[in-house]
Amino acid sequence: MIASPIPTAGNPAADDESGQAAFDAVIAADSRIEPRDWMPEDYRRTLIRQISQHAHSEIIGMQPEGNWITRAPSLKRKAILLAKVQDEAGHGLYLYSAAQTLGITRDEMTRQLIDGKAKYSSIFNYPTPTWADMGAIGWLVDGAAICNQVPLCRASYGPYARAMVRICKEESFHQRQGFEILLTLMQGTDAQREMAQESVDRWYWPALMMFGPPDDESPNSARSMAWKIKRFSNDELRQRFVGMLVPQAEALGVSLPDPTLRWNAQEERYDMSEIDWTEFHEILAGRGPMNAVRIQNRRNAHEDGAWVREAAVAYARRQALKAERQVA
Ligand code: FAQ
Repeated sequence: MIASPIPTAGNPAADDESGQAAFDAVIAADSRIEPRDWMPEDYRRTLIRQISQHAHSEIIGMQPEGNWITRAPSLKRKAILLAKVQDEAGHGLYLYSAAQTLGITRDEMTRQLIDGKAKYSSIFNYPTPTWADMGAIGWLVDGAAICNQVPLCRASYGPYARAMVRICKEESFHQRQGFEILLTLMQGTDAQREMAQESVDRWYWPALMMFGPPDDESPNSARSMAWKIKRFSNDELRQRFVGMLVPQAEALGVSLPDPTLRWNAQEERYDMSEIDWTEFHEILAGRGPMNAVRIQNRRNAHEDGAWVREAAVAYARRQALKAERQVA
């Protein structure tokens, strides 16, 4: 047998010393840790934290756009929006499955969310009063998600990285459909152009907050980067995102609501105004404009769906019995 050139962390029952050495070798070789491999307890906990928060974000993230499915301006727009929101449900499911490989159950994660104990992305606590918000969410929110998530396709934990590959492909389509909604509005009447600009003005700063606190206030970054879960810091990705937005905003004909935004050639970065971190912290503390509504809706959906879960369990039981009888 030819020995594999790729190191693996191997036996989950390894003692801590040999397990740690094997784990370190996998990380150093830029290879992947898999569910049955030995891993440090903090690495497992960090992944459960990040992946479950990410899954919750996708599930809660269905609500702001779900609000417009019945009011989309045409059948075509309605079909596209419906498909997008369904994609988000799918992303939540891949991510919950990836988190489950680390030893937490779906029930536990759901319980943490509906009890209001779990975090999910700050961005989903803002309302969507206009149709242009569907464009701004696709362009800015999915755009930020792509910037943040493409590097996660190379995360050191196999199931997470593999889930991200498919998610990113779908997010790219989402981003383009948002851009196209805004472009259509910008090519329309004055009132439509105003609606698009007003929406971009509302979503720009919250989208920048999606990347998390500034690097010097990000307690998890250093370790997550050493473990190659995160590949870039929060501020690095925020800069990359702004760099992506500037030419796209020009193409759309919208302005970005930051009068100080300028390319600094000397430092090779964008100078920008200070983000309102008080607003970010208020939202994380549960005091954003839509926090209570989002959680209440999720709780109601969970309760209303109890019969579906019961039926699925009963069906699985019946199928298992049938299979047993066939073997006997
Ligand atoms: N919102 O030390 P860091 C999407 C928390 S999916 C709320 O920097 P880390 C698709 C953070 O959890 C959007 N909380 O943390 C879509 C930590 O709290 P903890 C979700 C935030 O983990 C589009 C504390 O602050 N994407 O949009 C936020 O190293 C359209 C300190 O922060 C992901 O989850 C925030 N914005 O870096 C769906 C991507 N930022 O846990 C529908 C994966 C930070 O210690 C419609 N996650 N916090 O109590 C990540 O890349 C990272 O977890 C970061 C945060 C970058 C979000």
